[in-house]
Amino acid sequence: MQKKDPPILVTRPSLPPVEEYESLVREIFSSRYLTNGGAQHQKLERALKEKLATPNLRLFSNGHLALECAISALNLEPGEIITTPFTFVSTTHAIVRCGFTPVFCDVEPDYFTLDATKLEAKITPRTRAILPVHVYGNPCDMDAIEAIASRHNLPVLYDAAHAFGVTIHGRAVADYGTASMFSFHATKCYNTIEGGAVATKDAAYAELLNGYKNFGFHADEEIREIGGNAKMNEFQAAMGLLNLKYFDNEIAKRALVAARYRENLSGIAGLSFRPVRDGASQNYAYLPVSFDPTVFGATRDEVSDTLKTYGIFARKYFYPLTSESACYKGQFDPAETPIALTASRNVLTLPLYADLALGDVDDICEVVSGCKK
Ligand code: T4K
Repeated sequence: MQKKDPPILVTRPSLPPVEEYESLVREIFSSRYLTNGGAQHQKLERALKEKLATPNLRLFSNGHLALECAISALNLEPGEIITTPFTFVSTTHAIVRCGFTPVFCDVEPDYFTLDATKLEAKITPRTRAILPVHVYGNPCDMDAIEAIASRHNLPVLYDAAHAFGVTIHGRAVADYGTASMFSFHATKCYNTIEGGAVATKDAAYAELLNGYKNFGFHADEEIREIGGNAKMNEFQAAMGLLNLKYFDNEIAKRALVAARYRENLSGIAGLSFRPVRDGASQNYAYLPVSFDPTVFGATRDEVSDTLKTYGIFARKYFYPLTSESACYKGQFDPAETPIALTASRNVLTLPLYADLALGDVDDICEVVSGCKK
């Protein structure tokens, strides 16, 4: 097989027809309203409330700041927030940057989401909240997590960065917990270039989010919180409106790519796909594959390096564990979350995006299966 030129990257953002974006940009130009809750922003907020089946939704400039604002708006006393280390480092950074101590709970061996059976043992008198992650778009065991949270009177804030549009037994993930944060970054299955949202059933909490994302303003002369600036602008909102229009098509195309991977790679000893939680819909946000080196005969890193020689750039999402990041050196013991630690060594997320040609998927699979010894 020839080296891919241009290379195949782990993802490629989907874009609407440029003329449609141009037309919305013209509207923005003629309105001269560029940010701070303009017409596109209002339209997108309404449309996403419907899409995510939530009564209250606030838009943000990016998912990370959305998460920081969501934590701040919980108005917690200083203390600990229980989370998982098998995630993008944003999740842990948001907790720390808001002044809390992350406490890491291990993940389930199948789904890599926070293991509810290990959660209660992590709760102390200093626990203030639980922040689970719907990693790769696979929902957490929300019923079990929320049963424990309610016994201890703790809010649950979901990092739903990967879970746009996901439902479980027909119920939207945004309908669970105190709130859920969604990321609309360019690399996500739904994008507003950069962007994010927080969805919540609690109208008073949503009102606080307004303050945290806009310097604390609630009216011209009324500054209630020590908020920052995390507002989505009109150009982002316009992109979001158009990408929403094409979202079902996006998911249908991603589903075909994911199915082709499964067709080609199923049944190879030592290589496994993530199961989908019972009743959960899929948005095909990522294509994580686990390699058991003792059975497959090659390590995840060897597979990744071999793919690179063919111009194929898979990614090790999520390596290192957030708890092992250099900036947290010496503060946490990754051995305390052994399942997460193994996952971070064995998982490779293969390229997945709507326009990835099935012929390219076949080539990627040929290289991957060729690594087996
Ligand atoms: N919580 C979780 C669980 C998250 O996964 C994330 C973000 C957040 C919170 C925070 O949400 P945001 O603040 O980002 O909204 C990427 C994304 O930047 C990040 O959004 C995402 N998670 C994370 C998992 O992946 P990198 O450092 O891997 O991105 P980068 O630039 O290496 O891009 C990945 C590939 O995509 C590259 O091969 C290039 C390609 N690409 C990228 C961009 C931006 C394109 O082809 N076009 C593009 O425009 O973090």
